[in-house]
Amino acid sequence: MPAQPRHRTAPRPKTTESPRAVAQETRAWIGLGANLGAREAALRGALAGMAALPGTRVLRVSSLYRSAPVDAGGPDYLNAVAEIATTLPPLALLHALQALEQAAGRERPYRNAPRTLDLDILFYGDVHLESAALTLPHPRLHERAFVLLPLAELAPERVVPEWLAGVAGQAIERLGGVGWGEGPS
Ligand code: PH2
Ligand code: MG
Ligand code: MG
Repeated sequence: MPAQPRHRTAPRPKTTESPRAVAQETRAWIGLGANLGAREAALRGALAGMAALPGTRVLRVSSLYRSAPVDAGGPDYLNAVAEIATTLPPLALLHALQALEQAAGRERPYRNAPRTLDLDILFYGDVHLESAALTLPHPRLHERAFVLLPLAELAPERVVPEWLAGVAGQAIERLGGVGWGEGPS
């Protein structure tokens, strides 16, 4: 008997041409922060975790920054921003990011408490949303150097120059690349 062909019919080509099969990708920018524990490992783990989410790609990652806590206490933060493309809708993305925070040992004893991992949706495409669970764009992003400086590396068109002037007094230092993909070094 002749050997069975590996495929009885030609394998279906991987194509994006079928409209039913394609969920629309949206570009989103995620703020990453940590000021407890192994901070850099937590941010790297979060990038890997985001890349493993369904329908989600991590496209680019900013430099890593060390920043003094803003409206908060505890040790200095490490912060970065990631640009992703995702088919997850905003609330599903939020819940997936919260699950990554939980997996990193996040505790929430009080508002702005020091944390092992914080993942905030800064922009989700051009969506504006105000719900109990989520406000888009992030309502405080323009007040924070630890968001604006890394965001300006990836999406300068989304950073209003006056915002940068407003955060000029905040203590922050660029450390170099996170070591993700072809990001900054
Ligand atoms: N996050 C906060 C409050 N303050 N300060 C810095 N430097 N970095 C943060 O990520 C941060 C903060 C609440 O999420
Ligand atoms: Mg935050
Ligand atoms: Mg948060």
